[in-house]
Amino acid sequence: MLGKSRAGLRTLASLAAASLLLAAGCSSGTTAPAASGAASSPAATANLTMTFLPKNLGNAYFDTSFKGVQTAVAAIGGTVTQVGPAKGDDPAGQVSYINTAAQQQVGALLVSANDKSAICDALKEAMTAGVKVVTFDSDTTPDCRNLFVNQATAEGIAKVQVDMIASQIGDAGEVAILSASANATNQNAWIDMMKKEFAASHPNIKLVDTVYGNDDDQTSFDKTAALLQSHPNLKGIISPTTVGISAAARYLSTSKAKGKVALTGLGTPNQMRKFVEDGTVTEFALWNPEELGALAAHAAAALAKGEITGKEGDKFKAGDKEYTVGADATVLLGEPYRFNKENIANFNF
Ligand code: RAM
Repeated sequence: MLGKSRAGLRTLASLAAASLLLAAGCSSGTTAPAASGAASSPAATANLTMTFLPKNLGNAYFDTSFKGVQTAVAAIGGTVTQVGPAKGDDPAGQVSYINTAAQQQVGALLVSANDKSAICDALKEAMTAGVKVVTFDSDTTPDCRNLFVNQATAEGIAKVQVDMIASQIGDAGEVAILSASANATNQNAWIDMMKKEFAASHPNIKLVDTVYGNDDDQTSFDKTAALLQSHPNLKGIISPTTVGISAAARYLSTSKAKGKVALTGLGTPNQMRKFVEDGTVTEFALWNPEELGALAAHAAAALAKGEITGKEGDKFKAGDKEYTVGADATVLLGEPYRFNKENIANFNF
């Protein structure tokens, strides 16, 4: 099992170490570029100004990712600015920030795509203007970016959530999904895989509904209430979004469904801690968003310096760890990790 495996233990150590890094913190939105040395090599003249564009602002998950970006960019000697739409279902809002980044001729754009294709043309124009485009967390189609930094495989992220809900409801009964926005590339990929996993290995679990809280706290809260009303036999909810799962937990924690309807999915330990402690939630999963942001920034710098192009087998360093570009210009951070009452106190993100 993931949580008990060697890989799981390694992940635990690195997640905890990154939590300490986070506690040390990094306060400013931009960092000063290093003084230029010998300006002859492409690496020395590389444009290391970056724009960080999450799905939306005000999401703790992306705030933590940005901390990792800031720390990495400071170490690299670049600058980074965060921009983004207020709402979590606004790919058109993302497009306007992409256009601005292209006009500003930043060296690299780090983006979590809120739609697989709606932001593609803008990203292609940015690449034509010389901007290196790195998707992280949520991808576009491969032709619209130079590299995708993936937190874990879609299969792995789907399986951990299906395994958790199956064990929490005795592998039988009705379940529903509370997702982010309807077009989010990452959640949709995971939902497809979860459906396959249910069909292949859990014949007695029935997925009765999928609803969308748009990574908005209140919408997610209301959708949880509506799910419980329209499915009186519901045994469990999977929310593959940090915004969704924390809003659903808040709803369940004061409802009579607490302890009767299981809730799992992807959450941050800091947002979920009180719901694990009060018994609303038994176990959920995630990766470290700070490590994901740092890896995306290092990948962007390697592209901007011309050290890699994004072809399979390209290697680059993030801190003291080396990563290799895989198929479809994708770099993998690791595996999801499970959080429960035994270990949640060890994490601070
Ligand atoms: C939300 C966002 C993000 C996703 C996490 C799990 O914060 O939708 O894209 O990766 O949840």
